[in-house]
Amino acid sequence: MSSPWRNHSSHGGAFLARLVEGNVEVAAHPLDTGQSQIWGNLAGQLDHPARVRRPAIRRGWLEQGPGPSAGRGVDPFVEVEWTELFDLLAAELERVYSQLGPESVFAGSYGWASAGRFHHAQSQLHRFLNLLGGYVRSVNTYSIGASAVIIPHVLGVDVSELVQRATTWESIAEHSEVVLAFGGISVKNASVAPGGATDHVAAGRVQALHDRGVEFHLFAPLRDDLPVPATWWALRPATDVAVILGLAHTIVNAGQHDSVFLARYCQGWPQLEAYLLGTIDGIPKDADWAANISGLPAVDLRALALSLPGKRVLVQTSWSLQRADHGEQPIWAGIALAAVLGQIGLPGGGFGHGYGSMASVGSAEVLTGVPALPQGVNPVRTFIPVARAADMLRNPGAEYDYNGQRLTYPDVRLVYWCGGNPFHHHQDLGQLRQAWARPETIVVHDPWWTAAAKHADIVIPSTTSLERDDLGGNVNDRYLQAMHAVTPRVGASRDDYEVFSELAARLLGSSEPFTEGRNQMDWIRQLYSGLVARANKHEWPLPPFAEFWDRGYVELPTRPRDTLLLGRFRADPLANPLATPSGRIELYSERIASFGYDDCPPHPSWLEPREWLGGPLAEHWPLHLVANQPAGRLHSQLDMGAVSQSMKTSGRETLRIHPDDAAARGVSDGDVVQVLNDRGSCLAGAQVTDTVRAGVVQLPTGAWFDPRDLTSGDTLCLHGNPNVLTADRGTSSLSQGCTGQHTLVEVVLWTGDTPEVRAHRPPLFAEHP
Ligand code: PGD
Repeated sequence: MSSPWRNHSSHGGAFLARLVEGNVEVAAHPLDTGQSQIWGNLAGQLDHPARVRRPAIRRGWLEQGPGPSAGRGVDPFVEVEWTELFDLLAAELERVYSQLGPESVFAGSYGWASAGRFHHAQSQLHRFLNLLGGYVRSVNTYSIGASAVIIPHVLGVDVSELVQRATTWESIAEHSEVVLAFGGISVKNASVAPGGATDHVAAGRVQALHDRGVEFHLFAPLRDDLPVPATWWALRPATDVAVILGLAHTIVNAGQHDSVFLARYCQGWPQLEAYLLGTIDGIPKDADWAANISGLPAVDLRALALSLPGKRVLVQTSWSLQRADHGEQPIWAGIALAAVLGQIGLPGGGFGHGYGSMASVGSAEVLTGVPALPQGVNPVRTFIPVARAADMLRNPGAEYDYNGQRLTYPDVRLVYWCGGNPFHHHQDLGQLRQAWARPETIVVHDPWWTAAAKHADIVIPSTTSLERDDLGGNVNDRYLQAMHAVTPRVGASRDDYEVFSELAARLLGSSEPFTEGRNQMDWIRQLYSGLVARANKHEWPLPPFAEFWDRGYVELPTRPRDTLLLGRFRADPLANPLATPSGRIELYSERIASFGYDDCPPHPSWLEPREWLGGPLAEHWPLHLVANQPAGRLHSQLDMGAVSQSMKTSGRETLRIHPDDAAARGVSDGDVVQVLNDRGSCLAGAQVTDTVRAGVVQLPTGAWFDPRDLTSGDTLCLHGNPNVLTADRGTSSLSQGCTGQHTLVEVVLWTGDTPEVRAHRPPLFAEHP
């Protein structure tokens, strides 16, 4: 027995789905040009044991009530009926809001959840908590936290605008001659975008550029960060700033820089030039200096630098570069190099950020925007930069710096998470466990028994997107997708919307303030009609809802396909000044200078990372771990799926290691190894390959955290989650972004027992007391 094919969508793109003998089957969407493989993880999920089937409460919380507890992640759970769960959760929210106030509730609730825009988990949570009086929120993202703060200082635009209005692939396809890809243009990352990606164009575009003879230079420790043949500059990780400055110095020293561009469009070139030439500190940032830091040959760097002036050059920096110590600097330096070459604002040239970091970058922006559930107003002003969450829980009342402000951590007593997995995305999971023991209550909504759910007090079984109707869309994807429910709900799961409606009814006397009297389909229709009205303003008639729903998608109006980043500014900088203090590109920022941060000087600068192969710590931990995005899943989502599992080695996450480093440690392909440093350790399956630079190992994020024995405090992860190793440290006092991409480690052959990975099993359950 099979049901008809239905239109659906995910962050990895649109697809068709149906039920065959009770199992989900998926197929390519007719509109998709370059499929993402990750929705291959969906088949076989409905019956998976990792599914949260019923509401559950940690026994310690049920017996002793709210309070700090080291039992999180250890205690068994008790499955309860919905009525009991609603009674207890509503009473707890009532207690916290009335006795402690909204400043004691943290609902930053970072995470990607599912693609649907109405059921968007955080919007649902935030809308609900705003009705109760608000919550402490988080700002910025784990993806692009440093850029979010530095870019407005330098270019005067919000980072989302920079991403949405990037120079389009069409312009690059026609005009670029040289692409300097710092951090590469990774096809695996370019297969996803929040809300969906019907067009998967990056791989095809890069291939077409290569076929046209465009010269690619890949600056990365991993060869497969670019899908086409290229000159591979296998630099030491985290030394891109030195390389960029070395290239700029060579160009300036040869008098080949575009001094007219620098004078007309930039602020602070004299200060940056003085730094480059070494007039202030006596250290010229020349090719020899850069070679010494990066491990790349000076003679080749010089030759490359001198080949660039006069060509149409795109300086592309990936988002991964800024997810590291002093992550602001490579991005600012990349802008500076594009300015030295005078390329900013020209077709196919200038500065690019994130081609290959997200499917959406380089596609034309949708003029209507995408539908979004209104969240209401949050009266609480207190916020944290998103990656400071564990610090906040550990240090209530402590002060810290952020973007020129001195902020104080609130005293959080209740944590509410809906649609994210902090035990996937946060750094230093051992330390996160300690922080997580401090609040009085932790609530998690998730369809799966992730490590975050296993570490909660109250677990709400959410439906997955396949079990509900919705709308999928991304602001750089020209299609709005109907997401049709494909299957009945699994177990006793409920939509987040229903859960918040019920809680609103108990806490506010009526669900009306939350629902506005609408059921889910009413909301979906309402969001669609808002889109129709916006499209009408662009003289773009959209079909009636029923027709759209039936067909499964509609095309939306987009900006011209030859959009250029800072094109209007270049054409007339006086008429179109940037929103920076000078109105120009800030290569030196007086405002950042006024903050006086040692870890973020006022112009692009090389600052030695705390952990890198050239530093003292490398004597003890001699390998540089790159903890990047996985290829077989999105973050930690559906790690138990077939595609994700096919990429594991010996049942654990795959660690890539260079043949020389493997030989020095007696490690062969398929061996189980231990990856360790001062913060923790994990097991992984070794893959010996020269696609990683010597001295570098790579272990992707997203393997579900599987600590060996939490009862004895042993956090060795049997599965290979790299965040047991990464440091929980902000990029700098300026942006306090996530630094999870890099850390120093050692790898040893594992000779102990090889216990089975249990990450995808449900937790222990106990009888109701
Ligand atoms: P996901 O695995 O996508 O990770 O971190 P994020 O928390 O977003 O988690 C989403 C969760 O939402 C899943 O558990 C999923 O089951 C759940 N979910 C799905 N649908 C629903 C729903 O409808 N309702 C509810 N309630 N839940 C749902 C990603 C983050 O990790 C990101 S964006 C980046 S870029 C960071 N990158 C790195 C890195 O490069 N290196 C390291 N070391 N660490 C990183 N962490 C960051």
